Amino acid sequence: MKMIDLRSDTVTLPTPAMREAMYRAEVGDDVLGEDPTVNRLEEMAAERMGKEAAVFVASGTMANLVCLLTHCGRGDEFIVGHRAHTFLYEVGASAGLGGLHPHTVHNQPDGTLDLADVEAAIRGNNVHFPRTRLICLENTHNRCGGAALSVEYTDSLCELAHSRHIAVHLDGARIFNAAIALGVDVEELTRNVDSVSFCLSKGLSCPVGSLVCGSADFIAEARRSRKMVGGGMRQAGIIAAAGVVALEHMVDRLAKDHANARRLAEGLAEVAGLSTDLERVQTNIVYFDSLDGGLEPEQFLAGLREGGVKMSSTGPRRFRAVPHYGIKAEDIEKALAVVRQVMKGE
Ligand code: TLP
Repeated sequence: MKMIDLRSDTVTLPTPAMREAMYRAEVGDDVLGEDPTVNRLEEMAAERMGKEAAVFVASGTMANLVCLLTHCGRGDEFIVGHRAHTFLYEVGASAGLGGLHPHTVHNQPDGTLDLADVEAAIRGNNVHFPRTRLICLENTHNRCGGAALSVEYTDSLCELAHSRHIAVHLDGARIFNAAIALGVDVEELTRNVDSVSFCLSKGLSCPVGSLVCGSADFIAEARRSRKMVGGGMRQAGIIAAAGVVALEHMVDRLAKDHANARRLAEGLAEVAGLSTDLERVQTNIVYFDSLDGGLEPEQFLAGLREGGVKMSSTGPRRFRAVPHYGIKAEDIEKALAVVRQVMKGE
């Protein structure tokens, strides 16, 4: 039985064109700057994000850490949403490896940080306080339903930060999903941030890799941070080759994942015992809840698995499903049929 795996867009497999490009990739020692395929990918990424330069790293987690380490020094503070991936799911790396102090501000349901909350969180000049060096945004916002943060919001947050001499880092793991959902050029979402990271290994379907983009000076420092965390890879063109294919061919198709997510959410909203907030489904991520008194969450997930469907759980009665390149429209209908059966106790 073919599994319909909706746990994450990280489960995507490389496309045949990627495998071919990886096989044929021209490579060299990237730590010495001599891998032509990595260099090409970095140039393409910088151009797409409207930045001077980019550096290829192993993962989204490493990308965020490299940016934090480059913007901040030990004991510095960064402002971050309480639902941010950097805060929730990166093993506390900012503190554990960087000696940095996260200052959380409540994420609004749409993934933004209220500007008044941010302003209140910025430290004054006082011998008791850490220095606020950085504000982190996430777009799309994973734990806030895959919400896309608008150009206007991003620009106003950057304006506030810069007026206080504070930098902005954007965790743009799924930034292309945001651009597509908003109908804007990705550059509009990144033009004012000081650094942006994005992932190749999610909806873009690559096996490995993320990029960090910023000014030439920032990226030169980020290369040192990457080396420090052991992220200097050698003939990395083998994996970067898939990234080149992704940027050329896999971006526009993300719209299909959004359509599949919408269809899935609409179907789930009709299932008795489940609750889905359709307004919150803007991109490829669907969250839904099972109501009290129904199936226990483990039973629900086990039932789905038996029917050939995998989803993940992100809270006591909260589930997540993420359509991606490996999921077709008919898989969504099949998944919905399995959900209905399981909820009926069949
Ligand atoms: N997110 C994963 C899990 O870690 C939760 C997922 O399945 O969604 N930023 C954001 C916004 C992310 O969603 C993720 C991964 C990362 C960074 C980290 O990327 P990786 O997994 O490449 O380190």
